[in-house]
Amino acid sequence: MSELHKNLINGEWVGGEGKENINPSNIKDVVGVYAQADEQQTRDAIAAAKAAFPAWSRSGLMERWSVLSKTAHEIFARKQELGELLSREEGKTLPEGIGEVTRAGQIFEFFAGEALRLAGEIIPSVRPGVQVEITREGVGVVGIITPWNFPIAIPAWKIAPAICFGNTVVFKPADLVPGSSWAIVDILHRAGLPKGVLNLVMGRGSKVGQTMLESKDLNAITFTGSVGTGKKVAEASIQFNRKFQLEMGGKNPTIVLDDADLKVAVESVAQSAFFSTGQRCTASSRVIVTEGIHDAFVDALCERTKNLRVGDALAKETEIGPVVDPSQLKQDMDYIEIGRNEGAELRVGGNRVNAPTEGYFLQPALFTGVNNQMRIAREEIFGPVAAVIKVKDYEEALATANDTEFGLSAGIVTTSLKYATHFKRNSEAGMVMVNVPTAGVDFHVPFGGRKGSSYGPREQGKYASEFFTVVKTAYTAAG
Ligand code: UN1
Repeated sequence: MSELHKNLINGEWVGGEGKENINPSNIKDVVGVYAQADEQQTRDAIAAAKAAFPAWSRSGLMERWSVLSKTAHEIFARKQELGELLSREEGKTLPEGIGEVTRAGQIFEFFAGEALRLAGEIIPSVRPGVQVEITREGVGVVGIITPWNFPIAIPAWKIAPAICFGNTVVFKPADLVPGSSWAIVDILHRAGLPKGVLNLVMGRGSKVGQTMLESKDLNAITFTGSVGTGKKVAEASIQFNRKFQLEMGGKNPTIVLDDADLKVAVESVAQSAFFSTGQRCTASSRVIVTEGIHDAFVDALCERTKNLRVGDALAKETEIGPVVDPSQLKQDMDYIEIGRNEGAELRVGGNRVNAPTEGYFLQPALFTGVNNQMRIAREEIFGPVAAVIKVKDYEEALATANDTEFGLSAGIVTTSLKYATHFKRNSEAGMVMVNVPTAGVDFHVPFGGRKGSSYGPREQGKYASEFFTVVKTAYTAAG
């Protein structure tokens, strides 16, 4: 039996019922055993964060800088090991795992610097002799709820700004994939965070998450996950006047125009739709292709998709790792069936793949003959399933791209400056990608969507201060 990874509450590691973290590439491989927090422990964590806030919100900038930058350096130094852990527990390939760990380090390094750059404004009042100061302060206790698909990068891009701007944190990682999250909490703790500033409560949404939502002492919640849970976070938060930020689903389009470079189009769509096993809210699952290039593009993409090597996340030759767990696999397979029944043509993939180990391997699936009203074109699948929709021209492509409840990321592949410019201006998504994949974003610029995808201020980069601080306006009569 491997050692129990405990929760961190008020600076102490606290035990609980253990839960196994299973490798989706090989279900006989137990990655580790992780303590499940209960309701009382969650309340203790919130109380600890509340008690730690006054001191942390007034802490010296060098203290914040030091913790964040030490954390960044340890993450960089351990990127191979942490990348392996991530790939083993989540199923993305090792280069993807190491890439994500590196991104987490870069985010901590960025926010170490941000701690030193927080500035306000001094503005003359309309009343003579009075001066107005506008400053930003920490919000208070921030609840952080993260999904399984980016088990280190998403926690990093929420925890780093929270701590940087003087907040204290109650962090609930995804129950399914807690290992990488545990590792960064351990690093931050050893980097010298005072007790109570960062509390880890691993466990179920129905227990830990629910207790967080019901607490009047959480001043803000930042959430990435499903639309359904996002709505619960919103409803619960409104009652307490709590600040909240939601990052939810996507049904991201990539438009391929007649004038596209075919190679760029195929690579960009294969990347967006299938890499990381399609398990990204930025994944492109609708490929909207104009008539002139449609057949050549589909042939080339079929060829590319058919040859994608699916297998153990840690194996060198693997391009696409396993689906994360049986319920996600069932959802993917169900949608493949739904697509067939709706009359779309399954051109490649969609079948389970045999491997030497028992895991949740699925050959990426490509549908053609899809129309934008079909369920496979409207609902987020969160797996390696893409739908090609044929359209007449750019105008129809744009209208189809925008005809969705979501609005996270949207791509276009074209060599036309005119269409690229028009699309950047007229896409209803929060992030627009021209000749680059819809997924795989930079760490230092705003991240977020519109419409049903997101709520609240942007994450990442200097825009993160909007959510993680509150503004104060102070008036002083100089006398
Ligand atoms: C990326 O595409 O690089 O859950 C990041 C997600 C997103 C992160 C995507 N919040 O997939």
